[in-house]
Amino acid sequence: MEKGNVLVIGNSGVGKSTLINSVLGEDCAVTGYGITGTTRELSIYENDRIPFRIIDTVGFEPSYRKAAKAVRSVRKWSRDSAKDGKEDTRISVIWCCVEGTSRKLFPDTIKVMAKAVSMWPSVPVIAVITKSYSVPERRENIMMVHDAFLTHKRLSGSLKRIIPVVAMTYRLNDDAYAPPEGVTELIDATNDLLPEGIRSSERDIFKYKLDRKRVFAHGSVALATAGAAVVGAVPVPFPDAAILTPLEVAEINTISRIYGIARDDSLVRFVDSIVEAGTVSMTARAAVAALKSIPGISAAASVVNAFIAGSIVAAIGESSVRAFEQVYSGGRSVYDLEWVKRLTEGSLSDSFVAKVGKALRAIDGIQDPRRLSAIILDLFFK
Ligand SMILES: Nc1nc2c(ncn2[C@@H]2O[C@H](COP(=O)(O)OP(=O)(O)OP(=O)(O)O)[C@@H](O)[C@H]2O)c(=O)[nH]1
Ligand SMILES: [Mg+2]
Repeated sequence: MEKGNVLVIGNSGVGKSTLINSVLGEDCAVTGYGITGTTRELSIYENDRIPFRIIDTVGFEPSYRKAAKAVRSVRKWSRDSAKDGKEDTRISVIWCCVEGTSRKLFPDTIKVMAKAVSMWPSVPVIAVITKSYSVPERRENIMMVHDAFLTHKRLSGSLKRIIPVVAMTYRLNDDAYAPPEGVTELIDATNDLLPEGIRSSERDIFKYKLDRKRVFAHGSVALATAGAAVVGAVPVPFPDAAILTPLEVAEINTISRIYGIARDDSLVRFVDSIVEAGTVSMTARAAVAALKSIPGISAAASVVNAFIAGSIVAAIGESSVRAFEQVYSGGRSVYDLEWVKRLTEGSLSDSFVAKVGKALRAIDGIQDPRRLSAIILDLFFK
C-alpha cells in the first residue's frame, strides 16, 4: 500500500519537531529554542510502525513578511514533488500546528500557512493545538482555532479535525505535570484521512500540472499570434484564412506536444480537422468576409489584415488549448474529429466576429504588429 506523507507546518517554536519525535517514538528531529534547536531545512522521517512519513519544516516567523523564506521552502518541496519519480514526496495530510499556550491566533498565521500549502487545495488538514498543557483551556482553544480557520476560505474547507496535544510531559510545578496526550488520537485521525488524502494529493498534482501546461500553451499561442499579425500584414489582401495554414499547424503541434499527446496518425488527423475548421471551413471564410466588410474602419488595409489574421490564430489556439486539455484529462480523444471541428468552428462564430470587429474599430493609428498582437491576446485570454 502507498505510504502517505504528512506535512507539519506552523510558527517557529510551536513544537513541530517535538511532536514528530513523540509520534515516531524516537528522537530524530532536532528540537529546542533559539538558534541551535530550530529546524533549518525540510526533512522527512519514517519508521516501520507508522503507515505514513512525516515531513518536518522550517518554522514560520509570526509576521507575514518575515515568513517568506520558510514559505518558499515548503512551496519548493511541493513543486518538486510534482515531478515524475518524486511521487513518494507528495503531501497527503497537513498538520497545521498552533500553540495552545499563546491564547491568540493572529490572522497572519493562518494566511502564511495557507500560502505555504496553496498547491494542495483539497488535501485534508488537521489543526494540532500543541502545548495544550491546560486542560480547562482546551475547549476554548478548539473554538478559537475553529473560528480562526473559518476566516480563511480555502483552509476552512480543508479543515477536518482539531486535536489538542501534549507531545512531551510538561512540568507545571513541583508536584504537577501535564502528561503526554492526544498523540495517539492524532495518529488515528491521520490514518483515517490518509486514503482520502492520497487521492486528493493526486488530484491537486494533476490540476497543478494542467495549470502549468496551460501557461506554456498560452505562451505558444502568443508567439503564433504575433507571427500571424506579421504574415497578415503583407499588402496583398489575403483571399481567405488558408494563408495561415502553416502557422496554425505549427501552433497546434506545439500545443499537442505540451500536453504530451502521442504523435501518430490519429493526432495528424485531429490537427488537420482543427486547421481545416480554422482556415477553409464555411465558418472561417464567413468570419473573414464579415470582418473585412465592416463599414467605416479607417485603419489601413494591411493593419486590418494583420488584426484579422492574428485574431484567427489566437482563437484557434485558444480552442486548441481547450481541446487538448480535454484529451489530456481523458474526457475526449483524438478520434473525436466531429467534436473538435465543432469546437473550432464555434470559436470563429458570430461572437468572434462581434468581438474582433469591435476591437478593429478601436485600433485606429496602431501599426506595430507587436502592439496589435498584444491587443488580440487581451481579447482572447483576459
Ligand atoms: N514539555 C514540553 N515541551 C514542549 C512540547 N512541545 C514543544 N516543547 C518545547 O518547545 C520548544 C520548541 O519546540 P520544537 O519542537 O523545537 O519547535 P519547532 O516548532 O520544531 O520549532 P522550529 O523548528 O524553530 O520551527 C522545545 O524546547 C520543546 O522542548 C511539549 O509538548 N511538552
Ligand atoms: Mg523544529
